[in-house]
Amino acid sequence: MILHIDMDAFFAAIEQRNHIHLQNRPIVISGNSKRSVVSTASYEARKFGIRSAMPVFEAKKKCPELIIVQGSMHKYREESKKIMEILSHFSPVLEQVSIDEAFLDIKGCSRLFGTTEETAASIKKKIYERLSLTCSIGAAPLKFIAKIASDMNKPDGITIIEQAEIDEFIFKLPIGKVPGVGRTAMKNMEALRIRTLGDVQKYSDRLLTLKFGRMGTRLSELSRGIDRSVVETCSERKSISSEMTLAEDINDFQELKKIILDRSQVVGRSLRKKDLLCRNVFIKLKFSDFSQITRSRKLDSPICSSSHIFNQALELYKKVKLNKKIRLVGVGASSLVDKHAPVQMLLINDEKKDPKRWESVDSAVDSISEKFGSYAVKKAALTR
Ligand code: TTP
Ligand code: MG
Repeated sequence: MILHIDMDAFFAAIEQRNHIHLQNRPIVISGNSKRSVVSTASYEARKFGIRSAMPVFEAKKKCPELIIVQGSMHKYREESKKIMEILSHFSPVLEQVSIDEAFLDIKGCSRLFGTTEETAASIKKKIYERLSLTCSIGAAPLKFIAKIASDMNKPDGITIIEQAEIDEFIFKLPIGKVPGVGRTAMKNMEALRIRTLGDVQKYSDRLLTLKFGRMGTRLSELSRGIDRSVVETCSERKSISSEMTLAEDINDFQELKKIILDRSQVVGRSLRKKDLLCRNVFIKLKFSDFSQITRSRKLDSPICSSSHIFNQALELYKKVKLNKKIRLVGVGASSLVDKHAPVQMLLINDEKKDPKRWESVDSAVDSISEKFGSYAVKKAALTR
């Protein structure tokens, strides 16, 4: 069985736990810019129709007594770490998918924790005892169904879809509930009268692939109860990196910055070519005495833009105390995820950091590089 654990109104629940005056009140967490949107709403606020991604001014109109709390990612990340730590005691096969959710494969754990229901209940109890936060858990033999199930009895619920129920569940499942199927895809499928995964079964694998590309293939498989995705622990995932041994050892910041930028572009291009995003950026530095260090940084949402990889790599580099010259610089991306897998943007991030902002620039640069070679276009900072 695979469990999907998702915290309830995560950011809001943390603030309500920490501040008595916010408890049982309609609150939203948002960023600090004028055009801020709701990152999450407490369940009390959701009763007024307030949802994630709604502009704050609109939320306030729906509920005048709404309390707006400025979010603090640092605090939420700390809680997230504690949650993952608790989950890791239940099974080593743990895959964190966003700040507040994770998959856990509990195959072979029944002697330790009992039935699926008992395991789910123990997880909820442990998290509540330690952190006073509630979560919802979905369980199923297929990963995508576990994810859907965790949303079915929110907040504070457990939903188990047993093997024997899978066929019927799939047959009736509205297509929009399948992770990764967005509004546009739904519209296109409507043209074929596809409204449920059951409807997908009427079409051949070939036609679905032809019409909807990789998503079509996946839907065709899911409709027949085949989900190839498994719970992947981060360490199992590959990484992509690019390093450069310098002609001579240096410690000049501007020079090193250019090399980091250049390597970041190589890594970004390679991610995009493979349709991958990374959740982790790392750098490797080898010094004149051949000693080496690596530093890495986990990201709130997965990225593939060269500029963002560069920014992260540069931050990592700036934190290194340099007392020797450098002979090799490497930049890498790890915790790779499929670009087409559903991802969630963090809404309280500063807009300047929006990973999507640079994607069109990247794809333009990629196509020029593809045609005229990788040196055809460069960041101004890389030209001499
Ligand atoms: P979710 O798990 O989607 O939402 P939630 O935990 O607030 O509520 P639910 O009970 O329905 O699970 O997201 C987790 C956190 O991520 C959320 O507290 C705030 C943040 N978030 C964003 O930054 N952007 C988004 O689009 C969403 C949906 C959430
Ligand atoms: Mg949640």
